[in-house]
Amino acid sequence: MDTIEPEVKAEVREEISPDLTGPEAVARLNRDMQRNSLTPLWQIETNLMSRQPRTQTLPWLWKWSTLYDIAERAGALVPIERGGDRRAIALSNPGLEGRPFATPTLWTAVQWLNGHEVAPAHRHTAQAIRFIIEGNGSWRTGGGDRGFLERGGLVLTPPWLWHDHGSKSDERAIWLDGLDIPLNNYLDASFFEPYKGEAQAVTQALNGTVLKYGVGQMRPAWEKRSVEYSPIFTYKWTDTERALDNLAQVASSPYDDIALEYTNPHTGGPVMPAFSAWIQMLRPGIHTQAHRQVGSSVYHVFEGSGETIINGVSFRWEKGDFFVVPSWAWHEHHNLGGNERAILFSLHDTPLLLALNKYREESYQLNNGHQEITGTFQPV
Ligand code: GTQ
Ligand code: FE2
Repeated sequence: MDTIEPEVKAEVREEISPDLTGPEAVARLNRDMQRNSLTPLWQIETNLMSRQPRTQTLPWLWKWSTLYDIAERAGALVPIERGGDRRAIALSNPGLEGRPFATPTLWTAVQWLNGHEVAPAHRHTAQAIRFIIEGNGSWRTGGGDRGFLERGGLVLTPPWLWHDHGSKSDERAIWLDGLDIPLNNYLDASFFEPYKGEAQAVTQALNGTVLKYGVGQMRPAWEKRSVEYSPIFTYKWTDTERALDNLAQVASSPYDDIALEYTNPHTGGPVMPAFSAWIQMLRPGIHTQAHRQVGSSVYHVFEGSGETIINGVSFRWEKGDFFVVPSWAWHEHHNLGGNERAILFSLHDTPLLLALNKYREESYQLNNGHQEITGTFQPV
């Protein structure tokens, strides 16, 4: 069979025209494919399906001093108005062609709210969290539930929930915003609606969801389970810190030391379908082993100082800094703060990869799990 078919074909081609098999014919074929919006796999396969993830996302770090300075100036110069709705400044990964995204799936911004300001109510299908860096006297109303914001609090804004932010104090508030905007837009799933007034009415007791669900082990017996997102709209720092200290007494991860994922108490799963939030403590002197996984992450240094070595490059960090670990990049954390603990808050798109059966991870086998350091990141 193998020998007969090609011969027959060659004969037939010659009879019709030599043109049909030559380089000109191939050029014409390519041209016709292009003209007809068609692309041959054989010319693009190695890029299309790389042997391993080949992300454009760069490991990167933003200094707190820079972020704060810029946010403060925006606070003085730029009013919060309808249309923009928020004074949020997005980490824009230099590998992502100027798009305002920290990673291919995660929007991460620093939001600044002046004392006595209100950021008007709206809702959107993008799902959001805030991690409060400083918040004295500021509040968030979500679905009629108003809660005051405190340093270290994690605040959830599930999809399509009305939310507005405001302040009762003379002090500014500043926090980390995390949303799945890049994914939401990639999926052509964005809906957005401004609220008819400024701030929505508060319809529940102050801090209602914290009082209802905040212990996290029990829920009002008459309420249905929410499986899509956590009903706890605020995870308070005092609870988070206690959980870290408790875990440190009994267990740790060689890669992440004392790491906790904030969970939806109804499912044990992540707080949002599209991303999960972590808090982690690197105890004094800890230098974790390197590993890598599919999916991208954004970190915020809540406390302490140290370095994260990403693909052999040392990213030195201190309190307030933000950094990105791209998909499949080796990374290990190192607390360099003497006797001080370091605390990292982070967002990961792992739930997407797990849900779609695309998750992989690998630990670094050489040199006791430590990468060779080949460079040091120089922040701008
Ligand atoms: O605070 O509601 O960083 O809607 C981006 C979009 C914050 C918010 C962002 C938003 C918000
Ligand atoms: Fe929003």
